Amino acid sequence: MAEWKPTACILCECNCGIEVQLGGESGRELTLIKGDRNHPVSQGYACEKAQRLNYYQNNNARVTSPLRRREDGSYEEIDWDTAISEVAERLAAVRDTHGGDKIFYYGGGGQGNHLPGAYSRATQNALGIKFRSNALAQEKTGEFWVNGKMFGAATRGDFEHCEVAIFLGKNPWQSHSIPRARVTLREIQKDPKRSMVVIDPKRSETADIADFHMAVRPGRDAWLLAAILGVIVQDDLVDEDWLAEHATDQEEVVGMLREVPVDEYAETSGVSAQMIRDVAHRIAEAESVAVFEDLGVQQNRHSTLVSYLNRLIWVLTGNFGKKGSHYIPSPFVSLIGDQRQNGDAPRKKRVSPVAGARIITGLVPGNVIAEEILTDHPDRYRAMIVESGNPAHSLADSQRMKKALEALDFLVVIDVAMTETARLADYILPTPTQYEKWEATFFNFDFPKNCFHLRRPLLDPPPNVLTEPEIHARLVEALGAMPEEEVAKLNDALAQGRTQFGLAFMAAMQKPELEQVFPVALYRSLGPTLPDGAASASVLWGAAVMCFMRYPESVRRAGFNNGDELFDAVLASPSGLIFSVDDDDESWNRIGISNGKINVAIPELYNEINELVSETPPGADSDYPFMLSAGERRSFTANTIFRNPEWRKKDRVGALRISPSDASELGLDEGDLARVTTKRAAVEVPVEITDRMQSGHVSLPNGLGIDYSGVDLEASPIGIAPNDLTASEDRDWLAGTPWHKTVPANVEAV
Ligand SMILES: Nc1nc2c(c(=O)[nH]1)N[C@H]1C(S)=C(S)[C@@H](COP(=O)(O)OP(=O)(O)OC[C@H]3O[C@@H](n4cnc5c(=O)[nH]c(N)nc54)[C@H](O)[C@@H]3O)O[C@H]1N2
Ligand SMILES: Nc1nc2c(c(=O)[nH]1)N[C@H]1C(S)=C(S)[C@@H](COP(=O)(O)OP(=O)(O)OC[C@H]3O[C@@H](n4cnc5c(=O)[nH]c(N)nc54)[C@H](O)[C@@H]3O)O[C@H]1N2
Ligand code: SF4
Ligand SMILES: [Mo]
Repeated sequence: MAEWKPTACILCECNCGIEVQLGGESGRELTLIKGDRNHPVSQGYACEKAQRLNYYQNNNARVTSPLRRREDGSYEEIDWDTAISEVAERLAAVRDTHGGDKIFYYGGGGQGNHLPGAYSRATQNALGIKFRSNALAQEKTGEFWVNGKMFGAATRGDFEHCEVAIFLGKNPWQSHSIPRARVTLREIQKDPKRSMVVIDPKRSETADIADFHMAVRPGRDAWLLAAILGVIVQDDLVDEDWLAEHATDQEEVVGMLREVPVDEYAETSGVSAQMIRDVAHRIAEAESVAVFEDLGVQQNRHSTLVSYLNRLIWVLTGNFGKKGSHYIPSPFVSLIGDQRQNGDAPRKKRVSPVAGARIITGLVPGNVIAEEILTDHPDRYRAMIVESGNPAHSLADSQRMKKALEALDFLVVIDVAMTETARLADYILPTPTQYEKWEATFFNFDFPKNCFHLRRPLLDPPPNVLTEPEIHARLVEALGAMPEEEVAKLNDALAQGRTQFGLAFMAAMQKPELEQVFPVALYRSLGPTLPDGAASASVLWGAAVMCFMRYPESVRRAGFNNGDELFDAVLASPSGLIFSVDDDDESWNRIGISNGKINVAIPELYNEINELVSETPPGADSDYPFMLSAGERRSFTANTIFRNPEWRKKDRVGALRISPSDASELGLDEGDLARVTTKRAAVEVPVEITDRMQSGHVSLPNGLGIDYSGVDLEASPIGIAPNDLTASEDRDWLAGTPWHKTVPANVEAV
C-alpha cells in the first residue's frame, strides 16, 4: 500500500488539507487524492478540483532550468551562477542609473504559496524597490480601504453560525472561500430558522438553494444596497442602542439614507421593492447576519462604495463582534501589513508615481501598471520582477499589459511554468512546484479558532530548479547586501540554543543592514539547522514570534507559551494546527480605531452616494447592449494555475453563457459560435444557453485562453483569455479596481 502524504490544495484560498498517494511509472504522479480528516479546518472536505492537481504537478509547460532570452526571442538554458549574477547586475544597473523606485515588484504568491512574498522583501529592500503590487490590488483593495476607515482592521463573516447569510457578488458553491463551503451552505439551506440571500444577476448554484435571490441588474448593486439601507433607516430598523455603545459618527450618513427613494432605486436595480423590504426586515430581525462580498461587486461599478454600503447594512443592524456575525481574524502573517496603523491614525496618502493612483495597503492598482510603464514620464517603471503571478494574463487589458512588459528595460520572472508573462521575460528563474518544497499560505482567517498549515514536500524537485528563498538569498548576496558579519553572529548564538538566538536576532534587528533583509538572514542562519531540510520555513520563526507578540492571549489559549513553542509546533504539524483560540467578542480588542469603536463615517464616499439619484446606471449603451462578466468561477476554472486544458473535465473551451431569450433573438443554438465584441477586441466562442443568465447578461470563465505548448512550440491557447476583452481605464475612481464583471459588449451569431 502506497503511503498517504498530507499536504493542501492550492487552487483557492481555502487551502483544504488533502492527502495524496504517489504512483505512476515515475512514482511522481499524484494518483490518489482525498480530503485530510486531520486538517483542523477543512476536516476531510475537498471539492472536485483537488482531484485534478496532478495536472499542476506534471505538465510540459514546466521550466526546469534557468533561461535567458536570445535576441530572436528564443531561450537558452544557463547555469544558476550565471543567471543570478546577470539578473542581479541588470537590476542593480537600473537602480544605479534611475533609482530603485523604477523597479517594480509584482506577485509574491498565488492561491497556495506565500513564502516567496515573505522572502522577496529582502530582495526588494536590497534594490530599494518602493512600488509593488499583486492580485489583491485588482479585487480587494477597495474593501481594505473601507475596513481601514471603519475598523482599522480586516473583517470576515461567520457563516457557520449566522442566522442570515448574504452572498453579495459571490458564488461560494463554485468559488468556495469559506471553509467546507458546500456543507455549510447545505446546513443553512436545511435549517428553517436560517436564511440565505444571494445578490447576483445570475441564478448561480448558490442562488439555487437561497431563500432570497436578488437578481440585480449587472453593475447596479449600489442602488440595490442603498435601497436596502433606505428601508433599514426609514422603517426604524437601525439598532440604535447597539450603535450608541459600539460606534461613532453615524448621524450624517443615516440622514442621507433617510432620503433614499427606495422604490425608484428598486426599479433601477431590477429587484422588486417588496423583496428589498422583505430582505431588509429579515436582516433586522435576525440574531446574527454575515455577508461575503466578492468579485461580483469588487470587480464592478462603484466597488469601493458597495464595500461601504455593505458594511453599513451590518453595522447599522449591530452585526459585528458576536457569534454568527463579523469578526476580526488573527492572521499568522498579515498579507496587508498591520491595519491598526491605518485606522484613524494620521497617515500620508501614497500615490503611484505616474498615474497618481492611490496606493492601498502598499499595493499599486493592477489597472494602472501598464500606464505607469508606457510613457516617457521620468518616474516610469523600467524594470520588473514578477514572482508567482501572471499579470500578462490576469490583469485588465492583456494586449496593453503585454506591450508594457515588452517596453521594460528588464523583466525577470520567477515561476514554475512557461506562462504568458514568462514568455516576455529576459530571464526566467524556475522553482520547485508547491508539492516539491516546504510551502504555506497566509490565508488564515478562521475564527474563533484559527489554523496555520506548513506543508511538507511530497516529492524531490528536478535537479536544476531552486526554491524562492534560495533565489532571494542568492540575489541579495550577489547584490552585496547580505550582512555576513551579522549572520555569523547569529550562527554563533544558534550554537548556544534558540533562546540565545532569539536575543541575538532582536539585537541584530536594530541594525538596518540586517533588518532590511532579515528573511534571507534567517534563512542563511536558522535555515540549515531546521529538521528535514525545512530551511524555507525559517522566516516563519520570525512570524511565530511576531504572532505571539500580537495575539499573546489567543496563542496561549491554543497551548503555546511563546513564539518558539509555536514555531516548533508548526514544524511538527504536517496537517496544520490551531494556533489561536478566541472568545466570540475578541474582535472588539482588535479594532484599530483609537476609541475602540466602529467609525461609521466615510465622508470621501458621500458624493458618490448622493449622485446615485441622478446617475445613468450602467447598461444603457446601444453599441454594446450586453453586459459581459469576463471571468466567472466555474466547476473547472482555477486562475492560471493549471496550464494543460485537459484538466477541465467539462466545458473544455469555456463557453459563453447566454439566456434562452437572448440566444433565440440572435438565432443562436447550443454550441453555435458567437462573436463577442468589446471596445478592445472581438472574439469568437461557442455558446451555452442557460436560464441561469438574465437577458442582457453574458459570461465567460476565468483562467481560459492559456497558452499550453511547452517551452519551444508556438502558442496554442484554448478558450478566451478574458482580459483580451477588458480595458484598464474601466476602474473604480478610488481603489482603481477593475470593472471586469460588467464589460459592455455586443454579441452576434457568427
Ligand atoms: N472554481 C474556482 N474557484 C475559485 C477560483 C477559481 O479560479 N475557480 N478563484 C478563487 C479566487 S482568486 C477568487 S478571488 C474567488 C472569487 O469568487 P467569486 O467572487 O464568487 O467568483 P466569480 O464567479 O468571479 O463572481 C461571483 C459572482 O458574481 C456575479 N456577478 C456578476 N456581475 C455581478 C453584478 O453586477 N452584481 C453582483 N452582485 N454579482 C455579479 C457572477 O454571476 C458570479 O456568480 O474564487 C476563488 N475560488
Ligand atoms: N477578467 C478577469 N481577470 C481576472 C479575474 C477575473 O475574474 N476576471 N480574476 C482575478 C483574480 S481574483 C485573481 S486572484 C487573479 C490571479 O492572477 P495571478 O495572481 O496573476 O495568478 P495566477 O493565475 O493564480 O497564477 C499564479 C502563477 O504562479 C505560478 N506558480 C504556481 N506555483 C508556483 C510556485 O510554487 N512558485 C512560483 N514562483 N510560481 C508558481 C503559476 O505558474 C502562475 O504563473 O486573476 C485575476 N484576473
Ligand atoms: S475548496 Fe478550494 S482549496 Fe478546497 S479542494 Fe476545492 S479548490 Fe481546493
Ligand atoms: Mo482572486
